[in-house]
Amino acid sequence: MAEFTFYTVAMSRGQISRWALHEAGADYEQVVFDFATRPDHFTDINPMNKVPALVHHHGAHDHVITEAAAINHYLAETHPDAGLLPDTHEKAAYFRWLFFAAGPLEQAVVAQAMDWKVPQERVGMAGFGSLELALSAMESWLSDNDFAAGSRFTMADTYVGSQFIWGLRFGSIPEAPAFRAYVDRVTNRSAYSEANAIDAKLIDEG
Ligand SMILES: N[C@@H](CCC(=O)N[C@@H](CS)C(=O)NCC(=O)O)C(=O)O
Repeated sequence: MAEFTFYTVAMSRGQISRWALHEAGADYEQVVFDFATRPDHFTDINPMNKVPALVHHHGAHDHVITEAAAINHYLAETHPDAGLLPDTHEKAAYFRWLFFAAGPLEQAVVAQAMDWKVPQERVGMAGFGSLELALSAMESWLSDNDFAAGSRFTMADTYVGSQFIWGLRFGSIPEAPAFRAYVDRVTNRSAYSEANAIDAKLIDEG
């Protein structure tokens, strides 16, 4: 049995974690389905009934992990030799932007896609403030730094990068030179191409 079982749907946020599996060089088997045919009892694994979900078969234990950002960081932790964890000096930026992308940035993008409006007088109550504010924070970082944690690719880039890959592709994040250059940098990697090719083939076979 492989060390990890990966539950995914080809056209989904599962792509974010497949990229991480390939960056880490993880030994995984996949359970691919579509939303109409989720495996029986999938909610035992993820009560949210959402993908991605990962099970780590660890000795006598099966550890379940959900949430793409958490899965990706978990894979970096369980594969330290892959060199995807931040060093002492990169750690602050690594966690800052990983959590920022999974929280405020994603919420801001989804709020815009759903056309949810935050009344101006209540912007302070919304953790993401506004999409403009969240993007301007990221733009300022990515104008001065090549990657989420600083000057080198780390696992945070699989998640932060995915937000920008998808955002620019679907127009939910506006074009900006810093965002486009960042997407070009993070996608120019063999693990990204490998993972992307698997999901592209699954989508084609659809
Ligand atoms: N916060 C979750 C979001 C996961 C999520 O919403 N996945 C979608 C696919 S992109 C899903 O499984 N939707 C099916 C459903 O909710 O029924 C994560 O980052 O992993």
